[in-house]
Amino acid sequence: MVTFTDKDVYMKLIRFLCFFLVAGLASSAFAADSPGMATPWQLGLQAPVTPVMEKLYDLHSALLILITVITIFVLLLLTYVCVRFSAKNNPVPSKTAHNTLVEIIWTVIPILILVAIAIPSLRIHYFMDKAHEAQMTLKIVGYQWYWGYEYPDNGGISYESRITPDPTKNLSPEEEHKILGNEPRLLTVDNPVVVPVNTTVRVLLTASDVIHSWSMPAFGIKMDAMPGRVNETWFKATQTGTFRGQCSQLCGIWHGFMPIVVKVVTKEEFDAWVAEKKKSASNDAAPAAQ
Ligand SMILES: [Cu+2]
Repeated sequence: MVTFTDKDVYMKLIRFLCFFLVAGLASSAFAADSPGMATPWQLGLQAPVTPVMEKLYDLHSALLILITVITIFVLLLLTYVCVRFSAKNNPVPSKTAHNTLVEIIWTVIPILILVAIAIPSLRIHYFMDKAHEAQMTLKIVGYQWYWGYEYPDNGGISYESRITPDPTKNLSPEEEHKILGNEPRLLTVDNPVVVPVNTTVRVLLTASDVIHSWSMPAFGIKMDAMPGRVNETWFKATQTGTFRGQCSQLCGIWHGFMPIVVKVVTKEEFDAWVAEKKKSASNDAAPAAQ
């Protein structure tokens, strides 16, 4: 018969906690090559590509270490109490009701820990709030169930961005695969957002029907788009590439089918894209002008 001694159980618990600590820290170390979307067996957050997400990432990593240390400390304390003061080991219990010094310590230390968390947390909160010297503006409008994008500083380009392939067509997995190729399912759109790299982009968000949320994990953005008001945030992508997110506010039956794709390109590529979009917009407008 297998019997577990107290020591075996404690060792197992400690190994279990160590696994989480190492896995968490390892995920911080390996996150640098994240491909702009969630990956199978990913641990931790996606790799940051904006200054805001870098700060969020560092705070997250610091908090992970802090909570692990606190959890292990509390676990060891409880374990000690359970063993040391059990009926067997401590048959005549002490009649102590309180200890002022201990009570002050266990009140003041948690307060100091919370203040130490609150200070960097609030600093990031204000850092991510507004772009102080934005180089361009991107207006985002949430619709049931797609996104509209406008570039007021780039000739007023505006377009809609919808999931591909169309989920209402009930395509078979093979047909979907033919359309998608190597693009990921439920994270691919017809017209992605295109922005230049290393450019501070002011983001203005609103919605036309219900509350949506424009969420881009690699940018550290999750901002509600609300009918009747304009929310503001910003990002400055420091790497080129394709980054993917999803609507993150339950907005109706096709909520899961309004993904977000942002292509961060070089400034030259962006200028070429703007010129192309303007040309196609003026071609579309030409018949109406006749
Ligand atoms: Cu939505």
